[in-house]
Amino acid sequence: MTTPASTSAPTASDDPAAPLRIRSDDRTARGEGLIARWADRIDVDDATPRLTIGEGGTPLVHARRLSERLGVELHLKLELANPTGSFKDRGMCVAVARAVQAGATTLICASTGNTSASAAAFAAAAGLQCVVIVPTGKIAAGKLLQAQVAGALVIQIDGSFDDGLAAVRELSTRPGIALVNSVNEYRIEGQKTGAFEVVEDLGGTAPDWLCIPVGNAGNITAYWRGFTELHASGELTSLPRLLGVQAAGAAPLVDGHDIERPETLATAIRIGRPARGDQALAAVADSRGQLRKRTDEQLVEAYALLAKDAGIFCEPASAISVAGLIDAIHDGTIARGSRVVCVLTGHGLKDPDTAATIVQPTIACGPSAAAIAAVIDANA
Ligand code: AN7
Repeated sequence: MTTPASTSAPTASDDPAAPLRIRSDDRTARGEGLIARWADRIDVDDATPRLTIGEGGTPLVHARRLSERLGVELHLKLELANPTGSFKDRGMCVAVARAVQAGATTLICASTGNTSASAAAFAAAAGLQCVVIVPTGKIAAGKLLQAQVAGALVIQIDGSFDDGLAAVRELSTRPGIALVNSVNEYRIEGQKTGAFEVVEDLGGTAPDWLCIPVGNAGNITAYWRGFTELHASGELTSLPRLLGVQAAGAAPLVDGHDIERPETLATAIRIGRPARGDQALAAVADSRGQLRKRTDEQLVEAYALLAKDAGIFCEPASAISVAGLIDAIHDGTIARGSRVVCVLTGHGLKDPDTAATIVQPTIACGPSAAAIAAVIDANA
């Protein structure tokens, strides 16, 4: 595929006043932001502000040890490397830019945490008010703080994410308010750029499988839109199969019905009535893919494996993509040697309480080299 950065960002050779670019096709387009980079492929126009906090351009890392262990060629799409630590920044960037363009003064969203952190950050950058609705006690500590430090009005409700989403849908009819949950089409437009980057980084091809956590089902919908657009334009000759993975206690799409009281330690995907459930089901079917569910125990295993075998500390919800992959390899759905991308949607530091449950205790010791050496030897 061509790199739109070359049209939106003139190189030193064709514009002497342009900033130096070591590579004219620089894949990260540092600092320019997602809208500037992909303006010709997402739903924005010339009047849309090029709002950015540095989103997008995340690494695709070939996890060699984990690939060997699992018997596939595994690449990790590090969406946790976005500025607020989750993939939400891609879609939020476009949704908030469009809200500014439409004259909104306030953003509103319901959230299991990451959407609120991202909305609050973009509201701060754009100079807007932000109201976030989160379920009491069911949001990771870091995410709550992120919304608070950015100056959002944080309202904790005695109810689920699904209840919160129903409420903000009603509230968004008030003048000046923009709803920035993934029911907002611009969110999907921004998030589909994750698929564009995967294809770029795999040299213009798709992986055999893309494994992705599913909560409200916006991201899987967005990735499928990204891949199918490249396929329709002839830039991509084959499409990936999608493996969408839900938590066992919050698996409405796998179980085939809404879940009234979803439960999982992966609070990010503790969602019982996914807003884009039908689109996710269609995407999975069109891709000849699958939806699976994994237990909290299985996702924590994958979470620890990613940290200890790949050096990647993601949040529990993200690791469920790898838990699903492991299961699909075991039952032969994903063949050995397949090229697989797992989307790691959020950063591990957001949820220190869960991380604390999988680590060894620290060791107390005196400050001398001899004392420290004794501890090292005892633990060798
Ligand atoms: C780390 O922040 O729904 O299927 O309100 O935070 O597009 O919902 C977060 C979802 C995966 C699921 N991984 O994505 C919210 C919220 C992480 C997430 C998902 C979420 P969707």
